[in-house]
Amino acid sequence: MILPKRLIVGLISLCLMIRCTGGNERCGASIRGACPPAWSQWGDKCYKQLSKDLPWAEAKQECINMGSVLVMPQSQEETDFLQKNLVPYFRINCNDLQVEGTWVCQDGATDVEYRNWRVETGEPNNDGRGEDCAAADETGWNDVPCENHVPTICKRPAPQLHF
Ligand code: GN1
Ligand code: CA
Repeated sequence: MILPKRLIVGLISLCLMIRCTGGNERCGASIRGACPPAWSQWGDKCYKQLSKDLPWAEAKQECINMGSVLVMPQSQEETDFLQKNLVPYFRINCNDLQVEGTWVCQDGATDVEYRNWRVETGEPNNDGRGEDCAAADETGWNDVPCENHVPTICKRPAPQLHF
């Protein structure tokens, strides 16, 4: 049987994309799709800034309503992308609401160890009447009152096509 060249190339590409996990009988392949319109892509993640600056609890809920989570960057590289391409100052999903001084930073359900507190002003300093929610700017992280209206970025995985 003579196979058309396009089919052969297609089959080879498909084989190259297939990755088998060691010890697992099943092999799978996936292709990373593009983010939906109006979402910015970085690797396999999509980001969108809310049209309104919101207090922490509302921001978190608004991201969930959009099928995403309040952003919690896991690295300086991720932060740089967001500050350059979306907004230089934004709320991050990091708070010490439960135990003052114990910061819980989560990207979805994943605990994030990365920290970048601004040292010059001694952050986090729980200034004034108390500050339990963190925000990032180019000088690092600062704790601010959770009720403050702060620019918000939501994050979700880029679509993956599995076959
Ligand atoms: C800001 O506005 P001021 O100076 O009292 C900041 C604090 C910082 C402080 C550092 C809402 O407080 O979180 O710790 O600068 N407040 C806000 O000097 O951003
Ligand atoms: Ca502060």
